[in-house]
Amino acid sequence: MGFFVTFHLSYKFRLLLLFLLCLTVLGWATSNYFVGAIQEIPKAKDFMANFNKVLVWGKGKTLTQEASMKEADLNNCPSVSPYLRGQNKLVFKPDLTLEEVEAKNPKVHRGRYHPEECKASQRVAILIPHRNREKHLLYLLEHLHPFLQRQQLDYGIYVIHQAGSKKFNRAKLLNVGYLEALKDENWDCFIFHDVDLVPENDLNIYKCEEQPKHLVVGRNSTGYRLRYNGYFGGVTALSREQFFKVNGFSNNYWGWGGEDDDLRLRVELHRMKIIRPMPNVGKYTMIFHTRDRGNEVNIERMKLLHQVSQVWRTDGLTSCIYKLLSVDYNPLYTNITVDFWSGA
Ligand code: UD2
Ligand code: MN
Repeated sequence: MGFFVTFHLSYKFRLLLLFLLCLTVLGWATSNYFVGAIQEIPKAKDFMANFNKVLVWGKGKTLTQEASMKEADLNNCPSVSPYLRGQNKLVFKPDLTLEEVEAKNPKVHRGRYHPEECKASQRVAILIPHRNREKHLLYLLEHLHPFLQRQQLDYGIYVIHQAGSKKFNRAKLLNVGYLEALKDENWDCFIFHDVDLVPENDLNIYKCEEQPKHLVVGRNSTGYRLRYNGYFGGVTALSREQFFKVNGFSNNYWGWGGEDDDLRLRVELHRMKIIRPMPNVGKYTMIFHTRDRGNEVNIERMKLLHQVSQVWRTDGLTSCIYKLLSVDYNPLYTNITVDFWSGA
């Protein structure tokens, strides 16, 4: 029995061993296959992932490269532009044409320009009130575009044209300019600019400061001296917030005079202080002109000036009603034509 049992056991045992061996072989073979396969899958996965990565990365790299190139381009502009020249002798060619000025400014589109080499710190809108002064406008555009480009500014020029021949209103046109220009772009700074004043010195920077800035210290016709203390006419720079704070200009100055003093009073009422460049820098040439028809002296101006502190809240940007006749995007400027008299 012992032998038989032993034999029997060993027989069973051998069968079991054989069975286990078969299992092991089978297991080894399959496991090898699966392990290989499993190993292959991550490899394929990795490959695909890497491939995708390469694709995405390749794409990303281009974008990143572009972005980084742009970023390199968009380094902040230096605090002093390297293109400034200082005092410049102005020449006004009698036979100058708009086409000539356009040809000289190929990088200006729709009156706008920004430096390609760096990121300007402010977006500046130049607002020019206008009627019947085409030649002055041409000379101003001719000089102002290169002047602003030398200052590395991100800028746009707007001409606000009063339609019809009734009384001219410089201040209201400038309010319209502010409101309409803000529909194009969230300009940081506004330069309110007479059409006949051409800056002589590009160190006179067309940017806004902590305080409202009066840029015309002197002009050729007044021996380059400040006309009077508190004089705020011709060309001024106010930030979007500064101008908003004082509710802009009054809309009630029809004809010549007073509107610039009114703005100064608004500025002073808000405890802001007018700043100016040095006299040798704030120099302008005023192109000669006589008083225009429709812009006769406003005899109401003194009366209006006495009311500023009472009316500034209700007379200004918040009450500027006008009829917008057209907005034309010309190569060198945006022309906004408005009508003040149709009861719009
Ligand atoms: C002074 C001020 C000006 C304004 C004006 C009184 C200076 C350098 N300038 O200019 O800022 O306060 O007195 O209102 O002190 N305009 C036209 N068509 C017209 C009439 C006026 O386009 O028919 C525009 C044009 O942009 C002109 C501006 O309004 O430059 C001011 O008129 P102005 O040149 O006749 O007055 P002026 O030189 O005495
Ligand atoms: Mn003038």
